[in-house]
Parts: sequence; C-alpha cells; structure tokens
Amino acid sequence: MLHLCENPHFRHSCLMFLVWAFQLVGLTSGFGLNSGLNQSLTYIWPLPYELTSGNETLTVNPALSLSVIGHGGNFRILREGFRRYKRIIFKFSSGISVSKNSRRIRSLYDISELRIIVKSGSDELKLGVDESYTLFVDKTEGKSVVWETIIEASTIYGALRGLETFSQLCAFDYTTKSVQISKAPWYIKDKPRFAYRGLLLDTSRHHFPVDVIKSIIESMSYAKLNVLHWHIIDTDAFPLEVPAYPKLWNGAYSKWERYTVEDASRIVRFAKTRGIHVMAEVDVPGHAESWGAGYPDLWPNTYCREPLDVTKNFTFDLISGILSEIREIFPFELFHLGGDEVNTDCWNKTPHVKQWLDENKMKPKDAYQYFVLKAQEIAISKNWTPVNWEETFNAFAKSLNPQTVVHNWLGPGVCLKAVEKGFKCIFSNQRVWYLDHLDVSWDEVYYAEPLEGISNVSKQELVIGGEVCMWGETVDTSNVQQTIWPRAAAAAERLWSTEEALSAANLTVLHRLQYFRCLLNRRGVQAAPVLNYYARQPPS
Ligand code: CP6
Repeated sequence: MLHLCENPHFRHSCLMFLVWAFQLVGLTSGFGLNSGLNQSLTYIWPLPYELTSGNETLTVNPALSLSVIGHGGNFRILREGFRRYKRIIFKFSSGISVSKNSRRIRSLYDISELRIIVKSGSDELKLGVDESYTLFVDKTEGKSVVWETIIEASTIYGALRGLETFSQLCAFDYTTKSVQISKAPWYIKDKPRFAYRGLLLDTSRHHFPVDVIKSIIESMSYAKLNVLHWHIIDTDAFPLEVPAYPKLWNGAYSKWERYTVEDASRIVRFAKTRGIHVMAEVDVPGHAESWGAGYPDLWPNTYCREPLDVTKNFTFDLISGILSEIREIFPFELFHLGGDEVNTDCWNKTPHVKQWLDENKMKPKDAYQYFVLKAQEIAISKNWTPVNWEETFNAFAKSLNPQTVVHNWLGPGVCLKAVEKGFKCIFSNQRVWYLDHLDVSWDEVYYAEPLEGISNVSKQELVIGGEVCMWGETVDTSNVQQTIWPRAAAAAERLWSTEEALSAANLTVLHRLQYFRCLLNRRGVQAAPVLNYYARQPPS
C-alpha cells in the first residue's frame, strides 16, 4: 500500500509549495524533498495553542501500552479512544513482526508507554467542557536516556484531543518499517479557541445510513470538530421515529430510510465517545411539509402545505410531543428549532387560516413570530436552550427569548448585530461555510473569521463558535465525505487555533492542509484534493 503523502501528486504539490515559498520569502536553501515532508513545519492540524519541538527521531513500540492516572468515574471512553488511536498509528505496520519481540524487548524502542493523567473521570459532556491538554514527549537523562510520553488533561475529552494530536505526531517510516516521532522532544499546550465547532448534516434531502453518519463523526474528531448539527427532518423527508406519533415517519422515503429511536441513540452515544455533541434540529414552521404525510391536518390545505398550520392546537401539541419523546435521545443543552425561510403566503391564501389571522388581528409576520415564540417556549420547558436560524432575529429581535442562540447563515455581520443585542451567536456565513457551494475554495473557507468586526471582548465571548453546513440536496453516501473534506478542516482550524497561531503559520497553511488531507485519506476518509488541478497555482 502506497503511503499517500509520498505519492507523486503530493510531491508535486510539495514542489509547488516550495517554488511558491522561494518566491515569497526568498529562501536560498531547500528543504529535503525525499520524504515529501518539510522538517521545519509542524504537521498538526489544527495547530496547537503553543508548542516547541526539537530535532530527535524516536521509534514507537507497536505494543504501546497505556497507563491512566486519575480517580473517579471510569475511563472506558479514554481506554477505547487509546485502542482506536493505536490502530490508526500502527495501521501501516500490520504484518510486521510486532507481537512477541516488541513486547519483550521494550528497549528496542524509545517509546513503549503512553501515560495519561486526567483530573476528573467524569464523562459528562456539556458545551464548554474543558478540552485543553498538554502533551509532552520528553526525555530524562540518567544513566541512560529514557523517553516519556505524557498527556495531561482536566477531562477525558481533553485527553481525547491530546490523543488525536499524539497520533498526528506519529508517522510510519517506509525505510525502517517503523512508526516514528520526529522532532522530539515535544512540548505542546493546547486548548480550543471556540467551544462550538460544528458540522451540519442534512438527512432529509438524501438518506444517510447510521454507519455513514458514524464515519462522518469519526472523521470530525480528527479535525477536533465537536458538534454534529443533525438537521434530521425537512420538507422532503421525516426519517425519525417518534413512538407517540407513529405516522410521522410515513414521511420517510422508505422503511429502509429511517432512523429508529435506537439508531438515533446509537449515533449520540458514538459521538460522545469521540467528545462530540449532537445538536438535533426540528425545523419549524417552514421546511416541514413531510410532517403531513402522516398527519395531513398539519398542512394549511392540500395545495399549499407549509408553513405548518399555525391555527391548530394539534400543531403545537405535536411539536411538544415530539420534543418530549426525543429529549432523552439528545442530552445536549442546545436544540435547533430552525425558523428559516418561512414563506407565509400559504397562510394568507388559506381561508380558515386567514380568518384566524383576522380574528387575532395578526399579519402573517405576527403569526410567524407567534409560532416561533411558542416553539421556543416548548423547547425551554424541556430544559433546552433554543437555537434559531437568523431570520427570527432579523424579523423580531426584540421579542426573541434572550436565551436564544442566533445561527447566522445569510451573510456576514449578523453575529455582530446579534451580540450587540446580547444574544449568543453561531457563525455559518453561507458564502464561505456552506459546503454545497462547490465553487468556494479552501482558502475562502479558511480566512472567514467568526469575530470579524467584533472588537469588544465581552461581545466576542457571545460568539460561541461556528459551523460548516453540509446540506443534503447534492450529496449522499457516495460523495458526502469528499464534499465535506478537506474544506471542513479549514474551518476546523479557524475554530480551534488562535488568530496569532494562524497568522504565524500563514505561509505554510496550504502545504499543511494538503498533508492533513492525506492523513484523512490514510485513515480511510475520502477527502478530495485541496486544489483543483488547473488551479494549482499559489495564491497571489
Ligand atoms: N434547508 C434549510 C436548506 C437551506 C436552509 N435551510 C439552504 C438555503 C440556501 C442554501 C443552502 C441551504 N437547504 N432547511 C437555510 C438555512 Cl444556498
């Protein structure tokens, strides 16, 4: 099996990078091209908060063992994480005589043990959970040199982030057929810039089997993304089982293209073991036509079927019923109620709705506000913090519940307005962070800045993060990963690393992203090339 980052294509881009670097910074001496890697770069994606490295190369024992130091809780998630990463690290050394020798003759290797020190063993996963860690690959010099590898973190989720970084330090060397860590000793201190680093997945326009969703979650953990925004339902399909209202998933494409309660719980549990939250979305009152496949009373009439009928108690009883039923499945404290792209013409055109509007002295826009606020009350009564697409804020910021998290999408500048009014905000400017816009290049994604224009530090803190959106119209199982990656990784670094770290590494970012894309490929994620072949020119 070819090591993907040593294939000719990667070398080509590496060469392009060098040509470009020479031009830009006027370097006169080259970096070694043999390995395709540039030893002066740090190939960790996203870049850590702080790091120093040296110039020694170490070997890692394929029988690497774990010792966990910490009390309270059980460290199952951590131990499973270690086993996963061990498989990743040694993926290319399978078949090489590992077992007996390496276990017996530890002295053949520099690193045979990874020590993880965790302050709290709690597996509680809340927004803002401490994801910081330090990672040392360090030596003590006594009679002989002893290398120690230590991850220290407050929580198991911080330790998982540290394991990801550790796995990125390890590289399989084809000459010695061993896994090596170069540039030791390493001292890495790391923490995320934003608490919310999301990816939206839309399972209504195309169906995604549970295993595909899990593999997307797994790949998110490689880039330290931590929220899967699950846009479960839309106009096109209602694939989720709601036991109290069994006809709702009549709106699914077929009985094979549905999620049972158990499927959904499995996805959430799987995500938790990667330190990833699942934020569910039930989009109302627009984008909800599929609800009426089983319950046609929800449609204003059979000729125009959305927004949901605002006049009926049944509409709100059903929303309340759905949210009650799924509360246990989705323990995350945020819940997305949509609220986007509501066209109220249908309400005006439907006689019984029009009559109700008149009786209540409402214009359609008042009824939109009435609907959204009622839905928010329902979510809040279930102990959720409501999230809405920005239209609700744009239409009636004054009446929005102050807990509301405003989810930007229409353009830049909305988070600035939202935080000025005291709302929390998630950045998803569609021009740059909508992954279905295939013409948007990696650097446009990368240079989008969630805090643009927000200078006041206390206002900046209200921007909880950002999210790239993988809408489902143009993707299904066959192309979803190559559409998400590598551009989602560009956003992931923007959301994890500080602006200072990003600007210091500005000249090498393309090269590092190409390397990370190869890393995804090696791990089995079908990430697309970073650059269009014809556009393989350095940015000017
Ligand atoms: N579905 C829902 C969508 C979109 C939105 N909401 C969308 C709109 C414009 C573009 C891409 C996606 N497909 N429910 C907007 C939040 Cl360009």
